[in-house]
Amino acid sequence: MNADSTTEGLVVAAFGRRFLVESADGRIRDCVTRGKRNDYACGDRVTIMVQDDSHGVINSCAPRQTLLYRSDHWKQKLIAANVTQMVMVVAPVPSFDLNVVDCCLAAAEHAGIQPLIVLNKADLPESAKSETALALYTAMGYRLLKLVATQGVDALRPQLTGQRSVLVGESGMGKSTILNRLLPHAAAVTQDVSAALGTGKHTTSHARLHHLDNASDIIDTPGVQAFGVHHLGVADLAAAFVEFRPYLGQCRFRDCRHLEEPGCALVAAHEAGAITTRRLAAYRRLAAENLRQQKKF
Ligand SMILES: Nc1nc2c(ncn2[C@@H]2O[C@H](COP(=O)(O)OP(=O)(O)OP(=O)(O)O)[C@@H](O)[C@H]2O)c(=O)[nH]1
Ligand SMILES: [Mg+2]
Ligand SMILES: [Zn+2]
Repeated sequence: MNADSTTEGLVVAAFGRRFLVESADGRIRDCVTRGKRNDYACGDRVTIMVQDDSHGVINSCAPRQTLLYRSDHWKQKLIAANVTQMVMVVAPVPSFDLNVVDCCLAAAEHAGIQPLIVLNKADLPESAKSETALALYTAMGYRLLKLVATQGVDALRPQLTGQRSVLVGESGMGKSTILNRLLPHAAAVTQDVSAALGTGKHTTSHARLHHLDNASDIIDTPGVQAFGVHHLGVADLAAAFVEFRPYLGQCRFRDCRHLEEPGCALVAAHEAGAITTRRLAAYRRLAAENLRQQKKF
């Protein structure tokens, strides 16, 4: 292949401003970007300028079907592109934060990505309490799957067929354990990386895409402590809380932000028991934070 040819490929790993790009023949090249660009994510289809068999430069990126990302007022963090499903992994130990679940679900809904909630470590006695806490999501129609990843992931496998899924969640929930069980050959890679870093920990430091079969991919991502959804304006945010949808447009004021306005249909739905106290509070906290940031700048 001559030195300045171009080829198309799939971003399979993202490390800051370096990306691994896999071409159709399976070759993986270590690629940099032009200028200061770093806005590519695992799952992006890109065109690269080939430097040699193992290096390239990303020239351009094809339009995305979906993009999952988190954001605060200052910056955005891309998580995965062109995914169809977000696997939200929670576990009873270490404990998980329902606010992170709300934010991940909202980001996925906004991006048009189907969520699947996995309660991992179902072998632990504390998992009954977690299941009770998650009942509010099954009540609003979300799928919930219980798993003991250390014993097997066969219950999850059918849910992944034909999808490009991204594993998200807080650190220590078992995302990489799930991946390693799905793809034993990937386990070697993850463990080698952490051994090489000498940390003795298996905490994931960057996103990585793996092929499950010809039609199914899975992306492991680093654990998050918080999942900012600053990119969702107040109207987007309300629409991303799925159980709010039937009531939107029914408030007294057309531009109701569902904070303190009189005649708010969400308040009426809450009083009627159709919206839980914690979800309305979660929405209001995020909406108020978003509005406060807008005023500040
Ligand atoms: N008891 C129990 N432990 C599990 C299970 N699944 C994973 N673990 C343990 O949980 C710990 C964390 O698992 P990881 O797979 O590294 O978690 P992670 O979500 O990838 O964490 P980050 O990469 O930091 O985001 C490991 O010690 C696993 O052995 C399970 O089903 N049951
Ligand atoms: Mg991990
Ligand atoms: Zn309202």
